[in-house]
Amino acid sequence: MKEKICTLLFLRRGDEILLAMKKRGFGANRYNGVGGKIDPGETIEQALVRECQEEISVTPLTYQKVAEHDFVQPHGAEPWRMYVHVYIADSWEGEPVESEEMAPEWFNVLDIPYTQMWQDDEFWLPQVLGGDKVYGEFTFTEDEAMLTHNVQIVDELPNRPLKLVS
Ligand code: 6OG
Repeated sequence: MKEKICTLLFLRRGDEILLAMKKRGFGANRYNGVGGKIDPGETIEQALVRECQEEISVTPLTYQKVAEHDFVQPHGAEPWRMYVHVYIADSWEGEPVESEEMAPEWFNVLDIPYTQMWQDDEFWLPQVLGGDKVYGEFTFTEDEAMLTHNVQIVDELPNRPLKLVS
């Protein structure tokens, strides 16, 4: 199974959050936070900062971890697993700029375009925006529809080490 450990970051400015339309690759044509694969030798937070710089030309300055998710697509010829460390940033340097990969856009937290996002998002993003920490496990079909979801509000995130173990 193809496995990846990734970051996902949302910038927050008052009652707005920054989403970005993914223009290519995994998750294309969906709004999401910014982020991507943690490279070998990198910490989670180094990857979080680097991906944000690469995708929208912004350097996060202060941020907190809000969720961890285990996403699994176990079916067919190309199964995958994606373990995602999710953060919210409240201060940063620079203004979001579109790149080849992402087109950033601010949304009011009451007006998040869930129908144009991964289906899991509406099961955990509202909780996170309300101040909770969340651990989630989700499964998907081969055509990227969500099959099952299990979301827990937690006091402490698992902080799973940077190696996938099932
Ligand atoms: P690259 O392939 O661009 O990293 N990601 C997901 N985000 C949500 N909300 N739901 C999912 O359900 C996701 N799977 C992956 C993690 C992919 C980016 O997309 C996030 C990364 O930020 C399946 O390197």
